[in-house]
Amino acid sequence: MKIGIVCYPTYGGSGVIATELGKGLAMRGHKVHFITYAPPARLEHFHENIVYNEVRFADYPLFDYPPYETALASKLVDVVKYEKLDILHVHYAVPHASVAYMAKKILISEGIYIPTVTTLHGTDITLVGKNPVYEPVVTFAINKSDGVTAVSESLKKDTYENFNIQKDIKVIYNFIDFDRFKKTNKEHFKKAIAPNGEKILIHVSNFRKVKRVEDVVYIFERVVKNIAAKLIFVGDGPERQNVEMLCRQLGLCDHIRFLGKQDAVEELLAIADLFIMPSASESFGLSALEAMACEVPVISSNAGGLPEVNIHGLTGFLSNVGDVDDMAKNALTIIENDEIHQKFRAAALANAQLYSLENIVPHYEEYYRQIIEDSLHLK
Ligand code: GMT
Repeated sequence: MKIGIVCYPTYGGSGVIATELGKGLAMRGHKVHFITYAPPARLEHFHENIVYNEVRFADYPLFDYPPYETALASKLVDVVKYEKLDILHVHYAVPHASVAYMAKKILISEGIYIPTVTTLHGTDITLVGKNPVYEPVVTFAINKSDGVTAVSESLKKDTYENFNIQKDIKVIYNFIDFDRFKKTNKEHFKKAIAPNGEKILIHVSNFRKVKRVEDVVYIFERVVKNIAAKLIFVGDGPERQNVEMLCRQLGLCDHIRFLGKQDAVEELLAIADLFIMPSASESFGLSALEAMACEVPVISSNAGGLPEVNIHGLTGFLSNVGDVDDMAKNALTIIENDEIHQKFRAAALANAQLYSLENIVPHYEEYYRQIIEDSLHLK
């Protein structure tokens, strides 16, 4: 198949999944065109089946906001038409689903029917999309997609609850590339972070409000009172400054390292003992899955799709959003006892293996085939 993929090219989960999907499809012999405004962060190497098409903007002094949607729709029309794509897969509904619809209508006027698939990733539904500022367009565009997928049962349910959707939504979970995410020996990193054998807690996110990063500090404050421990923060974003200030106020700076954005997250997960994800909302929790693939148990909230990924009492523990006492207690249950810790590590890996790239990518392939077949009569 010739597949067009539209996504945010950043470190965010939707962009990561879209890029890893494109890479996985290319490995399976499909021709993949990424259509984005910058090279996707995880698209590191040349592959003969992957083409990157940059969306370029023509600026003009009149524009306070350059018309991204118009530039993207025009680029989609161009790539679909001249590269003869079979299907267009857009990730994150806002604004990609409505842009895809616009491109589709233009192409129909030229006698071409391009089936479109929209993947809902989370905040496009739970935060941004349901805001009345965007909702009518998002509802319309989802209903006009030929296929719609969501990354968890929870997100599917949220979508039906928040929008008037007539289409069937297929759940296709996030996935992980085990060639990259696996526990490796990084003893020298461990020595640098925890020279006295302290336990290492880790949090990886984009430091947005929804991640409740301050809760990570409060959990750590409680943990470090009971056991020698260090905390690593990976990532950056709007809340980082507040979180750094909180660490200073609580006198925890000697135990906490802010590493900022890192490409090789797996090398840091390799030295971690526990992953902390206290999010207020999380459609799936890709970074928790990445941790589990590296044999790191997860202490998380029970928001959204997290209970589908982090199995309570097996791969980690779930608590109500904001219940930092319970999260700290659960953290200690795992890391204070080596035998229990090893059991959780093994179960985390076993559960993550269900979400391997090899298991999940074929679901997308099969779905594309079905959508293309269903739209044949529209051509
Ligand atoms: O978590 C973020 O803020 C990034 C966001 C995105 O859209 O880039 O991630 C969402 O998509 C991921 C991939 O499907 C999911 O694993 C994350 O759970 C989801 N984030 C939220 O729902 C908050």
